[in-house]
Amino acid sequence: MIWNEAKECMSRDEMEHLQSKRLVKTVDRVYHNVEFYRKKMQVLGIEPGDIKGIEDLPKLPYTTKNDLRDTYPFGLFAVPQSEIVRIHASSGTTGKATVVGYTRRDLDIWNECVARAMSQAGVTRGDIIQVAYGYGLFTGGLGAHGGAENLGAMVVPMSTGNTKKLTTMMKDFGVTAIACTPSYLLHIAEVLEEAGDIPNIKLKAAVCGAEPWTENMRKQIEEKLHINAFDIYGLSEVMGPGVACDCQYHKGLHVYEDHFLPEIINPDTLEPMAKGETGELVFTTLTKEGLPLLRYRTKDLTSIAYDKCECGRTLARISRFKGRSDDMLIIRGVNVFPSQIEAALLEMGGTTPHYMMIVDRKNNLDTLEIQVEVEERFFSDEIRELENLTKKIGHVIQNAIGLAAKIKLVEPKTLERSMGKAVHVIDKRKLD
Ligand code: DLL
Repeated sequence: MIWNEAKECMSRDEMEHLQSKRLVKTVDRVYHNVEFYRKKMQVLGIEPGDIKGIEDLPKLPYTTKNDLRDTYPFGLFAVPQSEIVRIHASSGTTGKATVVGYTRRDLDIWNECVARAMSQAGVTRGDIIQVAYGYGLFTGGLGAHGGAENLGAMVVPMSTGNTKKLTTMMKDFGVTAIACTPSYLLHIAEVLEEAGDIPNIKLKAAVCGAEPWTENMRKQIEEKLHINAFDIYGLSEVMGPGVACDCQYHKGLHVYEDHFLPEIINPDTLEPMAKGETGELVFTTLTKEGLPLLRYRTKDLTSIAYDKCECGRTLARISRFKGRSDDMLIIRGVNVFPSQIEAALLEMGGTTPHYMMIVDRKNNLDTLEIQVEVEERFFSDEIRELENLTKKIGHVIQNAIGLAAKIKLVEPKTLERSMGKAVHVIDKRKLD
C-alpha cells in the first residue's frame, strides 16, 4: 500500500521544484534566526538571495556534529525556546551530548515520516505493534511510537529492558509488528526459539534500524521468525528514525526527499560525488522549524540511486549502509568495517551474526582477535571439526577484510546481547 502517493511518486522535476522552494525558505530562516549560520554564510560571502534552488546547494556551508556540540545546548535552534515542545539528545561516546529540539509542526512531520516508513513495511491501523527501541532521550522509542500511532496501529510501548515480558505480551496480545534494533530482534528470536514459542506468535513485520546490519542478517531474521523485516534509517540531528526506509523490494531505502535533501560527498575533499558513487551522506532539512540544518555531514557511507523503484515510488534510494566513516578501524594500516565481518560470517553459514572484534597492540603491532559464536552442534563434534571451522572462518574473514585475524570460537549465547545499538568492537589501543 502506498500511504502518500502524492508525495512519494512525483516526477523528478516536480520533486526538485518542491525542494528548491523549500530550500530557499530554509536558508532564509537560518540566516535570519541562527547566528551560527549567518556568520558562516557571511564568511563565505553569500546572502540568502544567492540561493535560488537546489543547484546552489554546493555554495552553502556544511554542518557537523561538532558544530552542535560547540553551540550546546540550544545554540542552533531557529525558534524561541517557547516554541520547542520536545527535546531529544544523543550522548555519543565522546564529548558533550548533542541536543535536538522540535516544534509541534516538526513532531507532526516526524510522525508522518515514520508512518510512511511503517506503511512501506505493510503496517496498517489493524496492526498491534511493540515498540522496543529505548524510550527517553534516544529518538528511537518516541519516534517509532509517534509514527505508529499516527498510522492508527495499536502501540505497545515496551521500550527495552525486559525481554521475557516482551515475548509474553507478544504471544498474549497477538502482536503483529515490532520496531527495535536488528540485533535486539535476533536476541528476541533466540528467546522465543528457546521457549519453543515461534509457532505461538502472530508477528508478520519488523521495522529495524539504528545500527548497521547486512542483507544476510535481514534474511536470517525473516527466516527465523517467518516475517518480513525492513530497514529504517534516521539520525537524531536530522530528525530521528524515519528519514528513509526500504520497501518490499529491498532495493535501497527510500529517502523522504520532500523533507530531507540528500547529497553524497567525498569525505576527504568535501566535493559532491557523481551520481551512484559511494561517499558520505549529507542532509539539508527542508521543512524543520526547531533545528533546521544545512548540509549536515552524517558520516554514514552510502550511494544514491534516482531511478523509479518497482514499488512505484520515485523517491531517491540510498543503498544499505556500509558503516560510518568513524566506525572504520585502521588495523595494521588496513581499513576495516565491522559490517564486513558480519557479512562474511553470514555468507559462510554455521555461525551467527554475534561476534566481537578485539583490537590491541603488542610490540607496536596491531593485533586482531575475532570471537565468533557458532552453532551448538560444533561443540558436540570432534575437536578436529572445531579446528577445521576455525581455519575456515579465518580464511573467509581474511578474504573479506584483507587481514589475518586470530579466530576464537565461542559457544552460542556467550557474547553479551544488546537491547540498543550493538557493540562489536573493543579497541584496547584507545585505552593506552
Ligand atoms: O539511531 C535514529 C533511529 C532510531 C534510526 C531507530 C532508526 C531506528 P542516532 O542515535 O542519532 O539516531 O544514530 C544515528 O545510527 O548516523 C547511523 O550511523 C546509524 N543508523 C541509524 N539507522 C541505521 C540503519 C538513531 N538503518 C546513526 N542502518 C546514523 C545503518 C543506521 N545505520
